[in-house]
Amino acid sequence: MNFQKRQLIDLQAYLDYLDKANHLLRVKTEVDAVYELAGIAKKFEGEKAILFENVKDSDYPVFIGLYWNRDVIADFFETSSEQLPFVLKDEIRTWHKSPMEPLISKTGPANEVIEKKVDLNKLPMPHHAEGDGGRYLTSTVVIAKDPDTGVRNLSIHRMMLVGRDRMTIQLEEYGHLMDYYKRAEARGEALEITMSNGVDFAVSMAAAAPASAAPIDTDELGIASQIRGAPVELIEAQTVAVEAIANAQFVIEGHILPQVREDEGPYAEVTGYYAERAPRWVFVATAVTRRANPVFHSILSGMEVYNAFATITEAGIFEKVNALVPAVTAVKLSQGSIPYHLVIQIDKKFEGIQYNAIMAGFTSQAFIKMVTVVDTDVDIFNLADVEWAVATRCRFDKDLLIDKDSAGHRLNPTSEDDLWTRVGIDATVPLPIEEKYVRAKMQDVALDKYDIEGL
Ligand SMILES: Cc1cc2nc3c(=O)[nH]c(=O)nc-3n(C[C@H](O)[C@H](O)[C@H](O)COP(=O)(O)O)c2cc1C
Ligand SMILES: [Mn+2]
Repeated sequence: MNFQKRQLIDLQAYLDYLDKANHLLRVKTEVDAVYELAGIAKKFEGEKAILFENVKDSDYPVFIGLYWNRDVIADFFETSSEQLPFVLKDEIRTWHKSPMEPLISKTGPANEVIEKKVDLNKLPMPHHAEGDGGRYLTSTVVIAKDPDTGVRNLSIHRMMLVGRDRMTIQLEEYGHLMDYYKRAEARGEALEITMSNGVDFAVSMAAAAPASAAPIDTDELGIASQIRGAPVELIEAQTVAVEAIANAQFVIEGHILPQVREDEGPYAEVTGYYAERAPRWVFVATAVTRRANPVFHSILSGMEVYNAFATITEAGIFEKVNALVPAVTAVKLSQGSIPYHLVIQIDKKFEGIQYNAIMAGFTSQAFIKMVTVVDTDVDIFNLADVEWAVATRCRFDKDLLIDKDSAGHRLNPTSEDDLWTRVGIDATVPLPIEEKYVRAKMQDVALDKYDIEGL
């Protein structure tokens, strides 16, 4: 295993690497972090990452696009887009067997400068979508400690800036941070956290790891150490008893208040719709530390969140569905439907097995609303190919499976009282295969043998 790229643990070194690999755009013109920055970023979503070098009223550049190109992430992990989820799953498996402890010191790059007076307005948090309720911190890795056991948890949360030292934070009901918070709140205590902005892939991936991959009694930081191939370095915080990532660009320290809720949102979510404004949890910052020359990291919700999520969950979905239906050869969460549509490829030897695959797919993750099953001659990484199979192989009066009123995903606008309707699409060829269903095929040639000008 070559760990060279994985050891690019400073954002500055990673940006150099992206530059050399021709994966980075630099915006030199001054841009406003309110609307304009995200407006430009949206035009390049999924392509090269972007460094906004000159942000209005800010001393710091803003980087966006860390995860929005799956091929770039795969290249970083020295694998293919198809294999990436399995590489990460293998690392998580190894971590379970032999977890590495982090190294903790008092000082590190992320506290080179200690801001005497907390003023979160100085951070160039973008105001993304036109209907958002304010400026948002979106990429920042929260570290907290279990109030009973002290085990560390990593997670990422959207946070809206509401005051010089105050942000509202969204906590999903079944997340570990919520679990920690509820137990602290029950004792009337605040939950101390640190937030590290501008961290490497290893730490980001560990933070995105779902509870199913990293149970509550395990220190998720170990996943980051495993991916890096070396123990993650932490720094002690100035004002709370929770550590932060030593190589981060900025660290915000503080606590989530017990018994206090204030309005958060609306926020343009990964679904492409606004999450509603509602009373949510409140974070108060007690210190900000940073590098001497930091780069602020932001995430544009959409393809970035999808990629963070899909790369860490697809391998688990495959293992579950394949365990129930061994005919399943591959799975893919489709990018177009962020993240509701699961495409399953099967080696169909007899009729009916495609419906078993659909039902296994429905329950493989809480957010699956649509499952399309295709044969092995369809490229599930190519949505156009999947659509071709649906359009030419699905007989819609016979081949759809409708599942009404199952528990849905709240952010999906079709959910009513948290219930939705799921659909399974059988886009496999009916057996026995009739001549008319045989796919036209050209010779499979290896292009490197040819001298072709203009490639
Ligand atoms: C960019 C991004 C934004 C996210 N925003 C939130 C959020 O606002 N609230 C939340 O509870 N989870 C959010 N998540 C998901 C959690 O970070 C993720 O489910 C994590 O695995 C939770 O870990 P935990 O259960 O160990 O706390 C986000 C994930 C990403 C990648
Ligand atoms: Mn966790």
